[in-house]
Amino acid sequence: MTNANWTAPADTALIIVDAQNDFCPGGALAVDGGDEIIPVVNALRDHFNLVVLTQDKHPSGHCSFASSHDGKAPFETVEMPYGTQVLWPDHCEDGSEGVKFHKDLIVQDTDLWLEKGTHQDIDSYSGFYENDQKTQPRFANGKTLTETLNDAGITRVVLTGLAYDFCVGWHGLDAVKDGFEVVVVDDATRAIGMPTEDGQSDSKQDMDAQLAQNGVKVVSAADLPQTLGVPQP
Ligand code: VGL
Ligand code: ZN
Repeated sequence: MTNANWTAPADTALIIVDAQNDFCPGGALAVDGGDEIIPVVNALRDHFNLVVLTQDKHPSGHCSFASSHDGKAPFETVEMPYGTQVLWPDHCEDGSEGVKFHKDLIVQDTDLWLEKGTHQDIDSYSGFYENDQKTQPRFANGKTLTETLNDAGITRVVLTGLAYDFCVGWHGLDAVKDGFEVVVVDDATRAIGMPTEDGQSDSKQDMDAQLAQNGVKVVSAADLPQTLGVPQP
């Protein structure tokens, strides 16, 4: 049993990645069980002083949309100047219902809200670095996510949201690169699970391996307080 009143250490922030309609059942890029994470995320957020929300937000005709590439279908790939890009159904278009956070997600005024994927020619799975691994999404005040977390004294991030094998996982890998300790809450995320080109594995298994190689812990919400070193009753 864990203490319901636990508080995460002040150096640890919660990041809620892309908890948006288009990644939930009925959405344009629905992740199986995507909506089931919402109550888990809502229950976690009260334990943290700092909560960051990311929002995948694309202009119409975005480069990550299969519909923007002649003869291409969703889930195929294309070579972009910055490398291989998976193509997706049109999703999270600015101004659409799909781009909005799930209606049951608790959002507070103090949450830090970061839009990503807003550049026409670069996709951005992560809020740290866009898919060219150079350009960085910015908060309205012009700061990057890394700068913002550093300024707040954050050294560790807890990742939740959608989808595990793309946006959540890329946040994890980038956070490690920028010096943060990273924990992913497995019942607060769900995977797309795309078969890989060699047919030997899928994107979920690949991300499991990459995160493990980078020292990222994946734990249940029930085990999170102990993982964060919160004294147990
Ligand atoms: C995502 C694909 C395209 C995600 C966003 O949030 O995981 N995946 N855009
Ligand atoms: Zn997207």
